[in-house]
Amino acid sequence: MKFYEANFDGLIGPNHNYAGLAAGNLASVKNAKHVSQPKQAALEGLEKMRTLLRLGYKQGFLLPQQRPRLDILRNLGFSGSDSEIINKVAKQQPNFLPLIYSASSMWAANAATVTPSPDSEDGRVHLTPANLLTTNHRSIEHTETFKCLNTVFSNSEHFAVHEALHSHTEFADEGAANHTRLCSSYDSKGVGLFVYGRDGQSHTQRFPARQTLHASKAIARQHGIEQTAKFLLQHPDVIDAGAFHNDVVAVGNGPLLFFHQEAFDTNQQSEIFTQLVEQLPFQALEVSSKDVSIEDAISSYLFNSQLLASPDGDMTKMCLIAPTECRDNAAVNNYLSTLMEDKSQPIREVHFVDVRQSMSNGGGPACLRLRVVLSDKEIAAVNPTFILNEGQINKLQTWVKTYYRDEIAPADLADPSLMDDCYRALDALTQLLQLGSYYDFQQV
Ligand code: SUG
Repeated sequence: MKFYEANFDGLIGPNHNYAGLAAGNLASVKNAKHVSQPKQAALEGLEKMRTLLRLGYKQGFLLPQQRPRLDILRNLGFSGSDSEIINKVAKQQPNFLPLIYSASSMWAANAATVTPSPDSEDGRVHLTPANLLTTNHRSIEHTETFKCLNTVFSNSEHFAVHEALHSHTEFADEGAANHTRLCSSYDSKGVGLFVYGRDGQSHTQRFPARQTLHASKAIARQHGIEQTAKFLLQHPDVIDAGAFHNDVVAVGNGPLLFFHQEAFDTNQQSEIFTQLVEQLPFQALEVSSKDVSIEDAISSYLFNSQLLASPDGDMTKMCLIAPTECRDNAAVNNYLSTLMEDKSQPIREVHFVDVRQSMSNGGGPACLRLRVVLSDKEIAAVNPTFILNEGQINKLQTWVKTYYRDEIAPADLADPSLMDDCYRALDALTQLLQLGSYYDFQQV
């Protein structure tokens, strides 16, 4: 049986905006209250998906979530028609609007943690939506993520979609952004490397550590991989420097872990790397602070590149899908040129993609995708609506061009016409994809 890595990208919603909601995420805070370009954002995301498709990779997508979430405002005591509620909240509690309007589900690396079937005890692919408890605006994602994953991976013979972990700060979980599956080949048994920022205590001074050790261990238990899984502490100083997820300072695939020198707790790192060398043909590709400072790594999102084996799974011919910010940063660009000449490591090519609208909220190419290693049989069991070809990308682009606004300014969230436009776009999407009344607002 042949196995592949498929990437499922979050389709960027019509509500994409900059609200500065994510403490510890430098780009989100820097661009707070700027005017966003949702049409441009969604088109950039779809072009990235096209790039992977043209390179020969399997590409899928996940649905945008329903925003605004009027049910949350109702739960908080606001009543009346949808428009009346928006008007009331705009007057009485305008700071609630960004929470119910965030398009943050676009960052599919935070949608769930995935364990492929060669690793799990029951031979199924396991997916657990991340509860995203640390930030208010993201803590509302997991119920819709659960629904979306159950729509895409509905075949329970092959897929097990769990509910998000119990909602308590001790189990705060941010999904695949803090998890890497290392393996010698996609069809062989791999090792889940979980990176966490907080155990019993928090080690950071400035910013919250979002992923807990308890959450990572719970996922490993649920997925039946606790015997082999490794748990590694992210260095608190890099969280305080702005690496709010491990995928801002490290990315792995197959036997390769590409990471920044300052990414991890050094004692734990050497212990775990020793174990990995015994279990896998593990290769650690460390980037020194001398070559790329942690500040440059975080502003360019070098480690938020997608690290891909060749389309047929050859781990000796890898490529990076890097954000254009890496090309524009002299130190990072130099590093990448040198890396391409170094044949002792498997990365052979770098492709630059423009995802600036997402980057301005702290989400690079790797944030936008959820990786799912699948066999031929499992791919055939995925809901085919969510596996893309170029024709479907074209159709989605036409839909975006028809329904998305060019711009959203912070004040626009107070105008009920934005709600109408967002719902109209999502309604048209469900028609395009023949999903029926998928969203809650379509039920009334
Ligand atoms: O959780 N930004 C997201 C970015 C997530 C990036 N994902 C990964 N690294 N995998 C976050 O911080 C900003 C929203 C705003 O400010 O409008 C935001 O939620």
